[in-house]
Amino acid sequence: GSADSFGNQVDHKIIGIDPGAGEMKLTDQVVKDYELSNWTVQSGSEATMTASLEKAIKKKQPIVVTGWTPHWMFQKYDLKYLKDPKGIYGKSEEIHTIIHKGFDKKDPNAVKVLDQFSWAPDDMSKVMLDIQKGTDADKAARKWVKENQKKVDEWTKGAKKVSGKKIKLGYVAWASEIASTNVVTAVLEDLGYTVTMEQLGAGQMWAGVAKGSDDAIVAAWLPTTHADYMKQFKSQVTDLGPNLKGTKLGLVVPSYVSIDSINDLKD
Ligand code: PBE
Repeated sequence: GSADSFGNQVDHKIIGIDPGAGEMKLTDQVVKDYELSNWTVQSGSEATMTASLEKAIKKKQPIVVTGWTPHWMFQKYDLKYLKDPKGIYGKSEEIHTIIHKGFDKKDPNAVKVLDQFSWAPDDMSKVMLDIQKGTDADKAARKWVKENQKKVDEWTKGAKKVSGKKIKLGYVAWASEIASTNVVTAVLEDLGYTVTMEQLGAGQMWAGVAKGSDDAIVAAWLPTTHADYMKQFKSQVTDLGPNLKGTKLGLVVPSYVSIDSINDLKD
């Protein structure tokens, strides 16, 4: 390839996130299917990825990262998705609520709320942006709940107040999941639940809800991103369906970069 190809400019490196993330597996698939054999996908975390992005943007340098929507980075920076003509990152991805199999019998009241929990990317973005600006996750969630009581009333419709009943939610420290899990926690706490939020890696989160060390997760990206986890744990969990529709994931670059498609990563 030419010396100033995009690949050479970024050392043929895609800046990734935590190794257990579904998006990392999909990105390995992208490298294979688009024949990017001289590229590496660098693992790290959401925090290291967004730090690299910020650094590059400040210097107006080229960079390519694994990104997703909803995410505050699209509000903070001018970014674009690289086209994915092979459709490796899936089409209409949703976030689902998953419970440990049998939890609906153990606590139908909590499961009613979990099942009725549903919001829009704009709602989630508000909470995420608030947290990104420095508000405590718990405070940002409570503020959103206060300002969106009508929506919350729909989630809690038909649910009874309890007194200190315990529930454990697993989640991964991705901005989107910090937002959703804190909001659901606030709503359950307002009903009288004692909620434990357990922060885990993606694989541990799925294993946790499968074996019942966690009662539920609101962080399952389906049908594509967490397809492998869902397949692995299918018999031990119940899928309550989507709590958020209209997500997207893929390779993301600053808008000032001239390439437009994953195909352009080839030298
Ligand atoms: N994400 C955010 C996750 C799901 C939520 C896209 C980083 C993943 O890749 O598993």
